[in-house]
Amino acid sequence: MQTTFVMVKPDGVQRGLVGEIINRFEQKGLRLVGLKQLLPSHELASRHYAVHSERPFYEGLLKFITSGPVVAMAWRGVDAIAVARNIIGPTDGREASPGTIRGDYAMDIGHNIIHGSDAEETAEFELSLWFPDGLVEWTRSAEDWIYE
Ligand code: D4T
Repeated sequence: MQTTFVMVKPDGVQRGLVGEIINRFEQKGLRLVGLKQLLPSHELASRHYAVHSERPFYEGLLKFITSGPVVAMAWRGVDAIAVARNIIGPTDGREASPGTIRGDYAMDIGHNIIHGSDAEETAEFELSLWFPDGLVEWTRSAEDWIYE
């Protein structure tokens, strides 16, 4: 089992896609173990995107992420990081295939609706950053039917 960090960005929240996004992860078979809406501070956003601090789009990215509420989520399942990235699709919405969240809803590389952790270390770092009080431990009984 892996746990991954997923965030609906301000554009996804403003466009009313939170329910649709949760639905996709839930129906795939992932288990929701953390969920909250918040207006990210500049400090939180800059720690999250510290890896991009030297990139030309960094300042614009921080401005965007702090421009409105986001919905932070933690999803757990076998290979959850890769499974979530596949549901999300590649960074540039115009290149993302239909059927992925970005492929279905995004037309841009910056306003791309959603974030998902890209590796185990990143997921661990991002989950501790956005959910410092920990996650919700529970068993989803449907997993007896989801996994062999
Ligand atoms: P995130 O991290 O938001 O899930 O996106 P990706 O993992 O798919 O993409 P990324 O880390 O390369 O980029 C982080 C974030 O920066 C925005 N961005 C990216 C941008 O505004 N302009 C750019 O040229 C790039 C490469 C979009 C996602």
